[in-house]
Amino acid sequence: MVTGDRPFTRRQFVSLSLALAADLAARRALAGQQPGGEQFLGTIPLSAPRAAPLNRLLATGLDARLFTDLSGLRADSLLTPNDRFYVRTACPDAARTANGWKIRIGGLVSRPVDVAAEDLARQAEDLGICLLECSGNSDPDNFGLISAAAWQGVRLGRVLAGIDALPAATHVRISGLDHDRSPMGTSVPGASWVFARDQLRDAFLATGMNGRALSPDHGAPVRLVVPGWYGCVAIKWVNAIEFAGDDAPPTSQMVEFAERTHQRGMPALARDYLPATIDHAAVPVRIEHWSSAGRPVYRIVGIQWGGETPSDALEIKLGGGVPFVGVTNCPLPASTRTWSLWMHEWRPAAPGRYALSMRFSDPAFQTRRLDMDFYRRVVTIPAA
Ligand SMILES: Nc1nc2c(c(=O)[nH]1)N[C@H]1C(S)=C(S)[C@@H](COP(=O)(O)O)O[C@H]1N2
Ligand SMILES: [Mo]
Repeated sequence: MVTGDRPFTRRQFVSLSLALAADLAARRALAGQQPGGEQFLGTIPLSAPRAAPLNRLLATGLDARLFTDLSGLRADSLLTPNDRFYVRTACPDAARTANGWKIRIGGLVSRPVDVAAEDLARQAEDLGICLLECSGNSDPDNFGLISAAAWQGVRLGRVLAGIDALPAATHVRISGLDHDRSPMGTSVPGASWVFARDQLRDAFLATGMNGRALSPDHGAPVRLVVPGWYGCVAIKWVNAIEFAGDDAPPTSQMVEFAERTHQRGMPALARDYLPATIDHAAVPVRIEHWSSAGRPVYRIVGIQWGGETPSDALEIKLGGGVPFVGVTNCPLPASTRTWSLWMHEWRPAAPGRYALSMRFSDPAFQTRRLDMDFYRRVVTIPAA
């Protein structure tokens, strides 16, 4: 898909100017102007209209969900407003009513220490933009369990700097308050995850998002964020950090999410869990219908995220029995920690139902979800 001697710089430049031109054209079209004979005719829905409404909290407690509507993402609105940031599990009453919140730092340390959430909030700094995605973000009618925010908080390294961990403390278990999941009261209460210490290099304890204090449903007063990892490790209502040995068992949260974090089987020890990292992924979020010089053209707008190395080598397959083709406008992302937009110009040969699949042409990339067509979307192009 890359052509010419200077593929990257040239392609990026062309992509960015096209993307900006498309944005401008869209705004003019909405304002009734039609530059260069281009006219915006509307958007085509992706898949079936889902029964569950988007952008508002549904159900309560453990079953609470807010599915974020991704269809409106634009270059100038890539942060999810706090009240539309996806929710997976609402705030338990015990966290809502708590005062003087403390995090107990203990386990394999010479002396346990309590850290007050208030002190963390006072020390909080801007830690950049990072998305969270639920590892169960699998609803093909929306994929709305993913959102991006600019976070405020304290790096875990700073929080743990003064702690005297014992030599055997190779791992760290981070726990939060939780709903009681077992009616029998048999399982360990709380949600927690065990990390090797070097896996927490980029992790932070967040006290704010998008410049506002965390809301109760997003983990107030303090939650964990591990950039590049699935949301199931992003423990909310954090109340304990324990140093542990490499014989630490997996937590019930790790076992519950083993399949969704692509574990091979059920490892007996936490250290044998694969890191719950997000591979390179991409999905269309809306389809714009345009008329260009009297001919219909569809602009598939989508996001890509995940992985470590930014890539513009994104490809799309438009229906069955046809090969993947290079996405026409895929700027090189500045970061893989949050989503970025791409756009593909499409002139379908005939009306009908098309399944849209994505892949990266870089064979070195691990793309477990794309490989199983996890983020496939379906669109029906109406007869003209
Ligand atoms: N204490 C606690 N933390 C938790 C959970 C939970 O059930 N309890 N759910 C996790 C899951 S599965 C996800 S995807 C994220 C969702 O964070 P959000 O609701 O702020 O988007 O929180 C994580 N942290
Ligand atoms: Mo999740």
